[in-house]
Amino acid sequence: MKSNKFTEALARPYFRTKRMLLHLTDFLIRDRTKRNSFCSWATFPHFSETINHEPYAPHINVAFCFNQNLILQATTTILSLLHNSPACTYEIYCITDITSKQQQALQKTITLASSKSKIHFLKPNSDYADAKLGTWSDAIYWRCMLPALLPQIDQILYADVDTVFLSDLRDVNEIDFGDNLIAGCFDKPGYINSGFMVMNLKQIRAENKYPQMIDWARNNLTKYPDQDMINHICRGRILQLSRKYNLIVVAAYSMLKTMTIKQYNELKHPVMLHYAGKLKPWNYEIKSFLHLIYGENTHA
Ligand SMILES: [Mn+2]
Repeated sequence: MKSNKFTEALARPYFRTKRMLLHLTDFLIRDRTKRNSFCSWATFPHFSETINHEPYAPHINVAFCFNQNLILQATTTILSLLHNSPACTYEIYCITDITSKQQQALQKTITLASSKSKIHFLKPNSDYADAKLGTWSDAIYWRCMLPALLPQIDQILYADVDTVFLSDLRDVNEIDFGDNLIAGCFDKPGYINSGFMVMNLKQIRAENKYPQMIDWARNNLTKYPDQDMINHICRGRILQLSRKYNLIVVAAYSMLKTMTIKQYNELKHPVMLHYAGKLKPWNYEIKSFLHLIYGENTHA
């Protein structure tokens, strides 16, 4: 197993997608002072990489939740999904507080990238107004509003925006939930990582779990508030998915040391990479990012 090759392969997609974004725009991501000039770069006119879809491409519901500070990161995630899964089209639901001008710009970018995918914008509700937050942003609970914000939808994939997609999500539509309320990858046995969740919204509503979620969030403050709440409410009814759907980049290097060949072969082609934790790729150039997450032995 070539560990350098493996770890580089996990870091590069973010930077590749970022380059695509830079190509799409004349926005300079490194210039922090320009971070808010979203509207000017998103309408860059010379983008011609529109995807040609298969005639019967699977259509998949996805949701992203992000505030004003993460527009660029959300755009990177969404573009990676559209570009790396040309055989699918997406109904993209964004729970966000961005302005209508920013919405228009993001919509235009998405339409340019994939003419058959659609993006919808919804404002967060106030159901979690009294939820305990600690030092977290109130945006952590926006994903927990999906059962109420999307009453017409039975099943949806939620993903964080510190992620990059490398292939399509058609398998997600095929998930057989059985009696389960949610599906995702386990951080520890029975405990889901909330950065990638396929939610059985219909069943969550049918069993009236939504008020229980709000109630728990009001009365408990834990290390990972939304994630702990979801795990508490759904305990024992969480369907485990392969780690390839939510491969946590900072954890991958240590996982590599104990992985079997079978696991390695499965994770060699991840569906989604998750840059969870404090080290975010958008704050670094690729060389220093690799150095920080994998140490001295890694070269970019
Ligand atoms: Mn995350």
